Amino acid sequence: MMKVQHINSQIDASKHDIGIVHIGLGAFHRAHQAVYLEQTLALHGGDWMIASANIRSNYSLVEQMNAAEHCYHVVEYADTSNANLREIKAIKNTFFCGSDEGREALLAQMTAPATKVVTLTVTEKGYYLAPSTGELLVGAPEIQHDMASPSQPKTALGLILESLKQRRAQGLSAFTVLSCDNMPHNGIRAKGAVVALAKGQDDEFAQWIEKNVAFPNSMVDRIVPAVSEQDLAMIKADTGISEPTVVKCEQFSQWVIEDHFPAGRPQWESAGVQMVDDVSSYEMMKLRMLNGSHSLLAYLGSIAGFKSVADAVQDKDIRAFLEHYMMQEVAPTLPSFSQTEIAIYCQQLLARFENDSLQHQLKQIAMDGSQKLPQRWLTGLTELQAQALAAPAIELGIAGWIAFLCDAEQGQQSINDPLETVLFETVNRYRDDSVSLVGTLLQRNDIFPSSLVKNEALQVRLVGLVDELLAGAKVQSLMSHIY
Ligand code: CS2
Repeated sequence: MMKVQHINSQIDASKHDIGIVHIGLGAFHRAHQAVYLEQTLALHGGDWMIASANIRSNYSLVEQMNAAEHCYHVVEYADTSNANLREIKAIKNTFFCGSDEGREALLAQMTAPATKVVTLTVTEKGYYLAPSTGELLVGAPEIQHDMASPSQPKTALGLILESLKQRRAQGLSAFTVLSCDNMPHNGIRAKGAVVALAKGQDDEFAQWIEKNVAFPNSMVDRIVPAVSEQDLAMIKADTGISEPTVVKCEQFSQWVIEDHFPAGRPQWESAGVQMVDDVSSYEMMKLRMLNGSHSLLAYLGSIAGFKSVADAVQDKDIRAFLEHYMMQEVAPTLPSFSQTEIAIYCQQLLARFENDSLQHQLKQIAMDGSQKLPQRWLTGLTELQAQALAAPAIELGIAGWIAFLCDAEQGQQSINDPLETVLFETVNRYRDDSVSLVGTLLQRNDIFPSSLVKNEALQVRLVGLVDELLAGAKVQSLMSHIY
């Protein structure tokens, strides 16, 4: 029997104006930024309600939020017997940008004098940057569109540019752009993307942005799986809540933000947000330890036959392998943390992964691999290589990703990756020639750092691992040679 603690909203939405525009109204936003804002407003008040938008997909969610007058619930599962049920009212309005009116309404909100912060959860690919180098993908059709028709933008970058242009013309100060996506130096990357797009339009405007718009980096952390039909039924049984906008997540939550908001910001610290000068060490630790482990589980756990994170970490080989990865292959790349701090974090992560109520599907994490692997494994791998340290767990992970691509291509399963077409072409062409398969994939310099391509011994090892995985070797036995 689930013990549920009800936490009712303490805010009166009519008393607070909108101060934040958010792009990316997904489950993560509703269970993370909106929850922090809810608590901040309850404790501190202020005009910091959120207007939240979806750009292209999930119009129905916007309709459902409207129908519910933007009140929804977050179920925070501690385990299979305890949960918090939070009522959230911090989102005051929602937009869908897929139509002209929707886009204009969102732009009007972004140019409103009261809007001080624009937050983003558009996922890695929403920045249109080459994952390994951070360069703007000027050839991407959406970017081409936003360059040709800047006043009818289709991307988050274009929306930011157009609204900044209008604000500047009206003599309004710029808002601060706060990226909440799982990328290294996400603020610097967001700035690089926006400035690069601006340069395609007007160099002087690009320079104005560089000088006048703040893009603080931030680290976000909360496990928030996508909500399936089964989840809705489970949530209803556990809490009595039956609404299409509900989200479920773990109880853990962390947000670390660089404190650089020239236009002002909510008193987030009252809700437990860590406001710091520099997030680099936090983000590197989280991306490599948590997200890096997640991606190992996604590919290797799936090959081992598991469906969810919680099920995969019950396997003793997989668990020992993850501990090896974190303590031997991530720890040496995190010099600002002691071995003890890393060991504690590692055990906390394993406990979080064990949360059975989340039903976090490995398939969901496996999507968009080309966008995720550079920051999760590959930069760390180049650092280990420079220190002449071995990285057998990351290498098995890369081989697992390649085997996963082969399986997906053969089974015609989408990998929801912007590079899906080219990756599938490569896999299809070299299915029976693993040397060319590995060599061609490693040469993709938008994914793999150049030092890895030059490492012939690494390529030979990867070919061996891919061959074993494709021949049906048991993943756990390959892991047991490592830990
Ligand atoms: C996951 C993340 O889907 C994924 O790629 O690794 O969404 C992860 O759950 C969050 O970053 C946790 O903070």
